[in-house]
Amino acid sequence: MSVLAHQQTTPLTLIILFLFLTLLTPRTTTATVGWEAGEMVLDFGNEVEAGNSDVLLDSMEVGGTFSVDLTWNINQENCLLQFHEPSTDKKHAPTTIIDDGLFNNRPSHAVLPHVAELLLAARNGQDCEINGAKNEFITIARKTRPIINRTPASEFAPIGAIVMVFRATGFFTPHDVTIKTGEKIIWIYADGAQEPHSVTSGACRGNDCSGGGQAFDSGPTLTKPGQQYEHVFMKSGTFPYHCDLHLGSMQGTVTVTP
Ligand SMILES: [Cu+2]
Repeated sequence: MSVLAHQQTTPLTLIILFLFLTLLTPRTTTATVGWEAGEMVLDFGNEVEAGNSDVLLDSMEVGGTFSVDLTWNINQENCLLQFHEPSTDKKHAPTTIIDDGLFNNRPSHAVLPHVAELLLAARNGQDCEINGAKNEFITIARKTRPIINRTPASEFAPIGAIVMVFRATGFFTPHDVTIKTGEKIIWIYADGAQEPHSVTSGACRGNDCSGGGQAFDSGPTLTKPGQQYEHVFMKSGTFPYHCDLHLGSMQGTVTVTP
C-alpha cells in the first residue's frame, strides 16, 4: 500500500515541481519587450502595413497626458514616427511628425513633454518594419532617468551620437560611431535583461581589456532601463571601448574628427 501511494505521489510531485520551475524561470526576450521597471519599452518587431499606423503608447494606457523620452533608429523611407497632442476632438487632433527622414539614419533622441498618443505610421505604398537586424529600434521611456557623470561642460555640448546599450541583441548599437571634437555621446541602457554594464575606454585583445578606463569610464553604473552615461570628446582620435562586465562581447569604437 505504501509503495502504491508512493507511485501515485511521484507524478503529482513532478507536476508541482514543473509549475514551480516554470514560474521561477525568467521569460526569454522576444522581439518586443514589455514595460520594464524603468518604464521603458523596446520595440524591435513592429510591422505596419502601407498607409496604416500603430499606436505605440496612448493616454489610455498611461492614465492621462504623458511625457516621453524617445530614442529611435527607423527606416525613414518606409516609416514615420508621429504624435498627437491632447485634444478634446480626437478626429481633428493635429499630427506632429517627429521623424520625417531628416535625421540621416542616425539614432535620434527627443523628450516630448505633452503627448496624448504616440504612433508609428507606414508611408503610402510602403510597409514599415522595425528590423532589429538592421539596428532599427524605438525605445520609449515614460520617466527620464538621471544622467550618470554629467558635468556642466557635457550638459551643453552638442550630441554627436547616441548609442544604445543592449546585451540581448546588438551590444553597443551602433557599434562604431564618428563624431566631431567637442561633441558628446550619450549611451542609453536599453537592456531588458537588467544586467549591469559599463562604458569603459580601452581596446581588448579577446577577453583581455586590462589597462582600460584612462579616457573615460562609467563604472558598472548602468543597471536600469533608461539610465544614461555621457562623455564629451575634446580630442580627436580613435577611442575603442568595452563593457567591463562583458569583456569579449561588448565592444565599440568612437572616432573623433577635428
Ligand atoms: Cu555589459
